[in-house]
Amino acid sequence: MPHPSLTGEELATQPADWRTAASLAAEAGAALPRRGERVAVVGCGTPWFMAQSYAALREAGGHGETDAFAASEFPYHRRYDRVVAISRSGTTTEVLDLLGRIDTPSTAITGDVSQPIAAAADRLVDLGFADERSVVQTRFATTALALLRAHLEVEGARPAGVGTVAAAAEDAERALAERLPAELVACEQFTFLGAGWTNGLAQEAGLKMREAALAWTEAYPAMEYRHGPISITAPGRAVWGFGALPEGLAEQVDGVGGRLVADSGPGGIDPLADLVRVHRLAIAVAESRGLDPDKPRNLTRSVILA
Ligand code: F1P
Repeated sequence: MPHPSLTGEELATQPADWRTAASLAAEAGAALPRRGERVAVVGCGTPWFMAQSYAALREAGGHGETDAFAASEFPYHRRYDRVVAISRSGTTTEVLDLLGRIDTPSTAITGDVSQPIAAAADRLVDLGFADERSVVQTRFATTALALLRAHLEVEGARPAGVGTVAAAAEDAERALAERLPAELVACEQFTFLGAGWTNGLAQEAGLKMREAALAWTEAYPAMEYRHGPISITAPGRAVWGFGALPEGLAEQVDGVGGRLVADSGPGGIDPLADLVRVHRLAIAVAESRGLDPDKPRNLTRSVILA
């Protein structure tokens, strides 16, 4: 066995990190959205996709209207009761600029409370235990989402059909232990699909494969697959669904020769645990292509603009 990458080591702590996050959810609640608040969640890169997942979960759970934005695209003309910013480094320029521009009560969820985000936000949630040395984010991002999910549980706002964080952590243990099929690692292209809260997971899966493995990936809402993306699928290419697949879609992927992965529908593994499988796949694909997932091309831990 080759020595595991740092990214590989860090992603393996996710079940424990999610459990820790769940145990903090009630206490962190004072800084997190209250029921009925109109909330915007912002971030850049991976945190933006976690923001999308949380926004869909919170609305589906009836906790309140929630939008998600890339920090650079925040609509300053809109009124929100609270802005939640997610940033591992606490130094990302667009996030700091946004927090500096708004009067709205703000909360930062960060991996490093010693950074400028601590002064820029009104409230802080410290996820230092899930911070990473890897450039490519895995556990920080999913732990932020696990915390927000667990907070919805505490608030009695877990959406129908969405499991508990405790159950997701158990599924993640299994996701870490299972064998990755060699034929999947060998695929030349990956299309990730989601719906509702799993759309953000599909987007994140695509980003992870690009960042760690320079892979050709696409990501869409599942019902959009037939409206164009299906043209890309062919033998040696994969389609990976997060959550329930639309009726007939499995047959269509099969019909065009694609390799389908769809294990996180009803009764299957939790979609967040399914993302852990993509983390592992990203590393396996990187290594199979002679890339070092700890040295992702053109990326740095944080983007700090002059
Ligand atoms: C966000 C981020 C990372 C990405 C890259 C650049 O950082 O976009 O997701 O992997 O390293 O920064 P942060 O705001 O969460 O620190």
